[in-house]
Amino acid sequence: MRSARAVAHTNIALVKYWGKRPPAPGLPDLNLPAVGSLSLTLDRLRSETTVGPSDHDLFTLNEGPGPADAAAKVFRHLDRVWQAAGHAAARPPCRVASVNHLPTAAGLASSASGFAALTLAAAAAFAWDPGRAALSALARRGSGSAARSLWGGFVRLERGSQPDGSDCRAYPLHPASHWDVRLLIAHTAKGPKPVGSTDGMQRCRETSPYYGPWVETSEADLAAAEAALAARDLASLGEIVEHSCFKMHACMMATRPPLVYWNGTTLEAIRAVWQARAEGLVGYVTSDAGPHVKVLCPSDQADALAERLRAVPGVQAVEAVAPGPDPHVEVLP
Ligand code: 2P0
Repeated sequence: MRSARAVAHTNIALVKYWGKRPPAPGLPDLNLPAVGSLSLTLDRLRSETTVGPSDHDLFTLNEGPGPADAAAKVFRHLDRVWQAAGHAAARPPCRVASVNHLPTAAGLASSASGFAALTLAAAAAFAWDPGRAALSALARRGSGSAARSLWGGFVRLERGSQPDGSDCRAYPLHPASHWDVRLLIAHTAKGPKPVGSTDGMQRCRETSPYYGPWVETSEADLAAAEAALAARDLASLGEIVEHSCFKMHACMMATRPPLVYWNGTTLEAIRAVWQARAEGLVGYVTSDAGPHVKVLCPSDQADALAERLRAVPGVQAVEAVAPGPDPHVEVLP
């Protein structure tokens, strides 16, 4: 094997992924989503991962020792890539160094960009190039949202229906240059989230009465969002973005016990965006499995909306991020 480095950018879902299909009997857990999703890859916010030969498995995160649970996931994922590359023999020991250029100190385990960069760097280190679609499917097995970070711009991850996942594919819809939008990220808290996405999704599927309707209505949201995106119709897309976000959070809140990822500041920041909209500014909110608020807006509205968000008590920082590029891979000498 050789050493290779990959840079992959993180992404934010405009139509959300939330929920997994239970693994089919006799098949490994392929991490198949219950719904498709549509995302925007982000500029600047990225993971840089190097995979190379070593005399033992070693994982560093942000230049320090990687946490044991993250390391276990990383090396399990390297085994997947090695086996997918057609090797029957045991994987050689590897050194994996990952640096996250992300606003929060989120661990690699939950990072879309982290698993995308790891998959790309590992395949290049193993001198295996099956194409980006196949690498996207492998990245998904590490983390669902990672499948979308194999492309820049606007990306769709198809749910598919085959139990072996063969039709669960991500593909690029439009490059970053398609639309001069911004995503504002308003930070409302520090520290890790109390319930990880994988556990939260399982709790939703098992206990939320809204889980069925959430899954059943997602395809229509995807079709409408894709059409609005193609037409650069922000009013129509924004309406679906907010609907998908609130529907997902309603599904979460209706679990037993309740799953509430928001804090008080989250709701105040959302209200500030809606108030700004009532006054003529253009921006639409979304929020993931955490308390931060993201706002999709035209580039010329970003400064004014960021100012409104910074004025909300409890908002710690606001940054504006543009659509981001494809990942980058290089083999190192
Ligand atoms: C998304 N999220 O579409 C949604 C919206 C969070 C809320 O993808 O279990 O870390 O590793 O497949 O990808 C976060 O879930 O979950 C996520 P796993 P992942 O961006």
